[in-house]
This record gives sequence, structure tokens and C-alpha cells, in this order.
Amino acid sequence: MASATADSVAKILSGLNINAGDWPLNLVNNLHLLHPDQIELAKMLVDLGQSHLFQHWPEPGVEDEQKKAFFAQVAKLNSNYPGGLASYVKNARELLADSKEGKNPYDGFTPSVPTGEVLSFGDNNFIKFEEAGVKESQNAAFVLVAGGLGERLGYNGIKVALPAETTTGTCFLQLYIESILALQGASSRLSHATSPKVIPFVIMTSDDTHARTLDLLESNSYFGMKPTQVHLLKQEKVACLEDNDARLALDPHDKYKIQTKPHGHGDVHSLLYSSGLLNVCYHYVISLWHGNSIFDDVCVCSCPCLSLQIHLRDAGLRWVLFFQDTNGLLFKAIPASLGVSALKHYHVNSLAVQRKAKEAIGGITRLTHSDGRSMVINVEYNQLDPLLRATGHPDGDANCETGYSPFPGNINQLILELGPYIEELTKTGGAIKEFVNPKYKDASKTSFKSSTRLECMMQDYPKTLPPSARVGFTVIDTWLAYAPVKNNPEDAAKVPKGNPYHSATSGEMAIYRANSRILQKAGVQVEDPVKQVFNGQEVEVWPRITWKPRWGLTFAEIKSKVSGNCSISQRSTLGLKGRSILLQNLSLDGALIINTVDGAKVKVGGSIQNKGWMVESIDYKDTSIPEELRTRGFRMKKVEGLEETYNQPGEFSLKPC
Ligand code: UGB
Repeated sequence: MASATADSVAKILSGLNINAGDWPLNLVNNLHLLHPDQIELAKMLVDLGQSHLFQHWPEPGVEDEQKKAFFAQVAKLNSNYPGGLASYVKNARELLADSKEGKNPYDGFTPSVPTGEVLSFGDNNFIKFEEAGVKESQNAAFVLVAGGLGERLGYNGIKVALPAETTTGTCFLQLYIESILALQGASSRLSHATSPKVIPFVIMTSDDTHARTLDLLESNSYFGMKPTQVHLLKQEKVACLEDNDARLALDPHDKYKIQTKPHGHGDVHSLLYSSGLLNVCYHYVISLWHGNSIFDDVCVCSCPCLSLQIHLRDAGLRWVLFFQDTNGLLFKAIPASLGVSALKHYHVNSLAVQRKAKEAIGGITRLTHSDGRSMVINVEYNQLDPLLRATGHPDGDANCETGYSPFPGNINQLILELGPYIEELTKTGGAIKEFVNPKYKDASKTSFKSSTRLECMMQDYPKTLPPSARVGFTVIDTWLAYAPVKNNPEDAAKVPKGNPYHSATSGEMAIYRANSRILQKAGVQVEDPVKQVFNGQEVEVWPRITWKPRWGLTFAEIKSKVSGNCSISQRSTLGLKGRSILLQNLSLDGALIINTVDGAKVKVGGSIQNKGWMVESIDYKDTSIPEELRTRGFRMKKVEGLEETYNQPGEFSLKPC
């Protein structure tokens, strides 16, 4: 038996022109277990300097199934990356060598502060852009990148399942879907469409998030969206690297598995391209450019989802909006910024906010090369400081006289015009320039603290665009547009004073602050906030005002629903869950929740006073409390409140006294 094995192994090796002496003995001993295609993969790994992957393999007869399963994973990793693992390892070696040398990816470029559209909430310009944006939104598709692990947040579930705020318990995914549906309705009403257009919603997931995202959608009836309107695209992970030679890392929990991690949100472009979804739109857009009617134009593309294909064709898409998983304020900024894209004819429009120096968000920067090239691009936060220092700014990433960095902060909300986007992807296949970010053990840069991998970012898309591309950005007030939930309580509590916490605590409080300030601007007297500390973070606690997106999408719409002398005390809670709720001379000091169906119009006024709902501190270490609440450090104690529901169409009045 032993000699038969040795014979067959010798044959295989000589057939592949392999000298057994060059191969790890543990692999050679097991070779007869493998299929020829698996042996080919083994050869590729050995040729790529990956023999260490087999060093621990026991004798044949022990864990043979795991050995075969190992090659199933290798085959998948090989086919998922353009050019296979050979390209991946080659690219990794080059990028790791550059990183070790401390090479600046922006060598030859000089940074400067770019100019863009700076909006001020509520002024005439803002209202004009909001109106244009609502009109355009029926021609938009939304793409949520939700494949991230959320390592910094340390939450055990998927981030889109976290409540954006705990007054209503609405999770991020529900908020996003209801916002898109509200835009869809408002846009159709504005254009007096007889049959409302359906806005496609694409979600990029990963192995970490896919099943739980689908489950969240299915167990909540897609939060009111048609299941055919939602399209999930799963990104695949890439192999981890354990050293500067790009040796692949084994999974610490399974020695027959290569450790993998997400490749970054930049995958969204290649996935959109390869899924065929955009091609469907492209043919439609091209047919419009050529003056054809959609019905005369035969779409030759194959879309994996026929009903979506029909929707996209019907929708006549012009814009693709990309956004991230935990920003509860985002849709307050969408109408105006989409309006900017439409009225300024931007091919690329990045949403931005004022940025504190060293804040962990990228800076939007104009880069001008000594050879004359110039581009407006996001420079990631860990690269902005060295780039500035290397180009004559000894203070690096520092605040200017305004108290903010002069570089607007990228919030990674991109609005791309579809036609030029598809033309670009057709050239590049959606490939985005990669980078590597190893955490070295020491200054010798010879070993890593933990394995690393190649990554790519969706905002790097403009890097390959021609100079003729119209790349712009829109700066929106931070309080209105940006309050992501990224940091766990411990890390948030350590954030330097004055910099945003970006935690579940601050994310929720920012929603109340934004709603309060919007109502103030609309003429409501909203009492000033009090300061409180939750999970070690001092935050402003405004009245807990929330509304469904269909109640108020734009400032003009919200203003039209508020009249007379309205006031809301700091300890109040207000939940407006319906489209036609009009506040008229309302004085609220307590809790008031109103639910209505579409078609029910309710006028709310008079004085409403009760004990209300209290914001009660909780200890994030108390594991008897659900993680969703602990992570923010407070919960709502519903002492007393008024809740009214109108589930029949008609006109109603609520005026207790
Ligand atoms: N994501 C994926 O879908 N797949 C992945 O492989 C990785 C992430 P993070 P980070 O908000 O202001 C970004 O981890 O590092 C999704 C920008 O790069 O929250 O904070 C993930 O689910 C930075 O320029 O990103 O940095 C999430 O929805 C700045 O704009 C999204 O990608 C910063 O966000 C972002 O993932 C910001």
C-alpha cells in the first residue's frame, strides 16, 4: 500500500514537472488524496511561496475531509479575485513593499482646498435644491453598502438592525427604506405621475451580514417595500496576509482555512457592474440619448432579476446614490444634495461636512500633480496628515481659524450620474485602486500585530476619471447630515474633547437635535437642551422629537405643517407617524405620539401636558439589559403619555384642552 502511494505520487509530480524535494513533505504525503485540479491549486500555492499553509498537515487518514475542503476555499478565493490568487499575492507584495518603505501614494501631488457647493439649511438656495432633488429622486437608485464588520462598534448584530433612535425603536434599515419610499411618493406627486415610479434599492452585503440582512427584511415584510424593489449583492472576502512576503494567514480557529476579511466598500462598483443591473439602465439611458423611446429599444442585457429589470427600464434612471450603514441623519441631506447634482450637472457629487482636524473621516482635497494632472478626491484620514506635512504644511492635519480643518469631511455619500458612471465602469470593470494598511509591531516594520489584507474604497472611484469629468461636492451642516454610529462606548468616551463621539449615544441624540432645530427654524419654540453624560460622553439632550420620513422630507414640507404658536418643552417626546399631521398652536409638555394612515388628516393643537417619558441612564456593563440599549447608555422610561391612532381616512382634530 505504501509503495503504491509513493508510485502514484511520483507519477503526479513528474506529470506536473515538479521536483518532490521542493515541496513540503506534509503536502507530498497527502497528494494522492487530491483531485488533479486540487493538485494544480497546490502547485500554484507552492509557486507563490505559500508552502507554510501545509506545514501542519498530518499523515493521510487524519482529517482528510478538511484537507479537501481547504482546496474548495482556495478555488473560491482564486476565482473571486481578478487575475486569481497569483495577482492578489503579486499586488499585495508590491503594496506591502511600498508601505514598508513609507512610500507616499500621493507622491508628486500637492494638496489644496477645493471649492464646492456650500449649503446653509433653510435658506432660499437650500429650498431650491431640495425641490429639485425631490423631483429627481424618481430617477435615482439607492445603494447601501452594508457588508462591514463594524469592528470599531463591537456590536454583535448587524449594524443596520440597530435602532437609529429608541423613542420609536426604528432601526436603520427601516429608516432608510421608509425614507426611500417617502421620496418615491413625493417625487411622483410632484411630477403628477399616474403610475408612481419605483426607486430601486440595492444593498451590498458580505458573508458577515448577508443572512441577517435578508432575515431582517423578510421578518419585517421588507419594511413596506416590494421585495422585488430590493436587490442584495453579496461581496466576497479576500485572503489575509501575515507578513511582508504576502504569506497567506491561516484562520486562528481553523487550520484548514485561510483567514479572510472584507475587501472594503470599493467592491460595490465591480459588483454593480458584474451583476448586470447597471447595464440594464445603461441601455435605457443610451436609448434616451439617441432619442429613442424605451419601448422601441430592445435591451440585450441579462439581469439576474427580471422584475427589477422592468423597474429599472421603467424608472429611466439617471442617478445612483451610495450611502453607509449607520447615519440616521443622512436622508435629511439627500434632497438638497441630489438637487445640487441635477442643477450643477455633476458627474460625481460627494457629500461633505465641516471636519475637525484628525477626525476619523476622510478630507475632500484637490490634488495637483507636478505634471499638471489635477483631481478632487477623498484623502483618507490616516493619509491627509503625512501628505500635508510632506508638502510644506508643518502642522499637518490642523484646524484653521474657523476651528475646523479647511478640508471638508467626506461622509461617503456619493451621487453619481448614471450614464458617465457606466461608461467608466465599462472601461475599468469596476476595479478600484487598492491599498494595504498593516499595523506593524515596531518601527522595523518587519512583522504585523495582526494579519492584514488588501482593501479598496468606494470613494476612490473618481481616481480613474478623465479631467473632463465634472467632480464636485456639497457641504451640508453637520447637525443636519452626519451622525454615524461607529465607536463603542469605551472608545467614544476617549475621543478628544470637541471631536464627535460617533457612538450610538451621540447618533441618537443627534436625531433629536436635528429635528428640534428644524422645527425651531420652522417657527416652533423648542426649549434649549440640557447636558447629560451617558456612557462617559457628554451630550446635549433635546426634546425627543421624531417623525416618519413621509411626514417631512424637506424643509418646505415641514414648514407647511406647522402654524400658529407652537412650543415644545425640553422634557417632551413627540412622535409624528403619519403624512398629514398638522401642528397648530400646540403646546407640548410631556409625551405625544400620533399614528395615522395615509388619507387621515389630523390637526393637533392646544395644551398637552403629562408626566411624559424620561431618559433614564443605564450602565453599559449591565448585561441584563439588551445590547442595543446598553451601547447608548440610556433608555426611555414611559411614565405617562398621550398616544392617538387614526386608522381611517378623513379629517380629524386633536385638541385635548
Ligand atoms: N463596508 C462594506 O460594505 N464592506 C466592507 O468591506 C467594508 C465596509 P466603515 P470607515 O463615515 O465618514 C469610511 O467601517 O473606515 C461598509 C470612509 O472610508 O464605517 O469609518 C460598511 O458596512 C471615510 O472616508 O468606514 O470610513 C459601512 O456601511 C469616511 O467617509 C461603510 O462601508 C467614513 O466612512 C463604511 O465602513 C465616514
